[in-house]
Amino acid sequence: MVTEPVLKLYANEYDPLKVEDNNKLEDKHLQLLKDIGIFGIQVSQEHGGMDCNNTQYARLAELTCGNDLGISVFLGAHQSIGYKGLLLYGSKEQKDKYLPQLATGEKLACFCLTEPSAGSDAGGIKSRAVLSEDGKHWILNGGKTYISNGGIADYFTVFAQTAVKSSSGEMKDKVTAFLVSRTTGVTSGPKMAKMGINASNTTEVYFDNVKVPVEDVIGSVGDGFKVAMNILNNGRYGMCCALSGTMKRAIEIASAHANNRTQFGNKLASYTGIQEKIARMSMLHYTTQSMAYMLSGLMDSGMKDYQLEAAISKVYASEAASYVVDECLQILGGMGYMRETGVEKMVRDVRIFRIFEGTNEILRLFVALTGMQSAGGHLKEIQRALKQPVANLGMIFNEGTRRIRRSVGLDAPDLSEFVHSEFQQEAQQLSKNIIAFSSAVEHLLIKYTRDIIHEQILLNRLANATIDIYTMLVVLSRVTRALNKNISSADIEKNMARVICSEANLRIDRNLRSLRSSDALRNDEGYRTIAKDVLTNNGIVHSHPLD
Ligand code: MYA
Repeated sequence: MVTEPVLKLYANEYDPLKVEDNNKLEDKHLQLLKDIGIFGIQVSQEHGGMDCNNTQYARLAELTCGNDLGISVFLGAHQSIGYKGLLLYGSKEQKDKYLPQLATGEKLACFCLTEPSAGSDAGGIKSRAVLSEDGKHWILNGGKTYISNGGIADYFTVFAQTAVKSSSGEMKDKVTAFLVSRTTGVTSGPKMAKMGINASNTTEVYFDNVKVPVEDVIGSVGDGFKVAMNILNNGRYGMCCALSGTMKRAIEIASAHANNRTQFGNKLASYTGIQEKIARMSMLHYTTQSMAYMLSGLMDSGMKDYQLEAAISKVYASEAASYVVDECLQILGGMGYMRETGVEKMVRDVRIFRIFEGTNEILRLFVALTGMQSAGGHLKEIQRALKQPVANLGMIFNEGTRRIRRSVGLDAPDLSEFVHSEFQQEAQQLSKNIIAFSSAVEHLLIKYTRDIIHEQILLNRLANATIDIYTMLVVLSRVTRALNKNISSADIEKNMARVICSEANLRIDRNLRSLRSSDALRNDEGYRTIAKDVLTNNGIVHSHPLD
């Protein structure tokens, strides 16, 4: 019912470049989005929304945002993160009071976490709320920056430090989440000039003795960090869907150009160098789209523990989209660099997706370290058991046996029943990769123990191996479905899945090997020394060739 009208948005004289020049949507397009109900995709019907599940949201985000990522940020800042706290943690009273106006787009929301001195280090925010003497209000002071929709929002989901009594009785600072109305005296700075996503409004936001009623705390006092993280976890797949839409558009533009442009007497499309680019772009899109729908499907199935999948999907999608739009521009050559094709705008718009909603650097560390936590716990048990060998012989024996079985590849998870018969070899390869991965994690934990948290170069490689294992998994899952259902593109998907898995497999092998390779470790030491020299000098140290 709603995909059709969404598609009309772009058929209806929508010009992304004009929107960028005007720094906002035209009224008729804004009205069309409101009429469709796009501002309240996941709000219940009782509160005036569309009541869509995550998979339906994914589909709408892919369609709505593909042609203009500026819109995606405007809509996403409102509902992917802006009022998501109300959906996830809001009380019935809060939902009844605020959601109806937010679902129609009559009022807009935004998410205020980042501060001038706290970006990736979200727990280090300085904004503070103090309970008023009569206990009826929180008095909020502080400033936030880079806030999408900051200058146009009516409601702000704000995170601030509050003094909370710990179990030992002392007062400690803990983050609390608040829903704050602009009418309480919130102010915002001018619209910040940006590289891209100019249909979205980004500003600083200030809270100067703003009075927030105690009933507008989202979740519980002191639980704000978890609230923030879970909003972000829950919102991240939206980016993956929006970027899947953008990549699709870029591939259409690049293919049309390659089919039409003649150089050296032949169409660009006939050259194998161009064919490799188009194939790679298409495989990256296939994987991104598979991740988006795997994640939304998992969330719809009731899975609660999806933060790793969300982080991986965000990292993968933002890097894949950067590559795809950049290659699209390259295929168009000089024409791609000109504004009128709209491709240079895509390149500028996509760039921020590797930075916001958690930088890819911080999310890679998050993926590697979170994955290690349970392995670390397991190893601790073994170390404890080794101290009391008699009492825990069974455990040590089991562990020893597990290692021997693993070293000969007998302990691999058997994926054969889940994967189509044509992809059994890839399934076996994936099983072996999972075993190699767990052995690499074990090696790192034994070698570095807790200090592994400082080994960011190694953690990045481990994260890259994790991302590639997940890539194989989602692609094998999707192609299995395509083959089992004999869907029309099954053969095309088969070709793509074959190459995607083969390439992922090579990268996994390289990344895991480099965790133990003396050459790689020596190079890592080299990177650190080179960087130290340059950083000490605040710039390059090597002399000029003419010196
Ligand atoms: S919004 C701003 C985005 N900002 C960030 O993403 C901040 C990034 N920083 C962090 O995520 C955290 O500070 C990190 C942890 C991860 C660095 N899920 O000691 P800790 C738990 C669940 O590690 P820290 C924007 O950009 C952890 O287990 N739990 O903490 C706008 C521990 O728990 P416990 C988590 O070192 C974009 C505790 O927290 C998670 O301080 C607009 C403390 O952990 C997690 N993820 O830092 C975009 N992380 O105590 C719009 C940690 O129990 C896009 N924990 O052990 C729209 C797209 C399209 C939409 C379409 C619409 C239609």
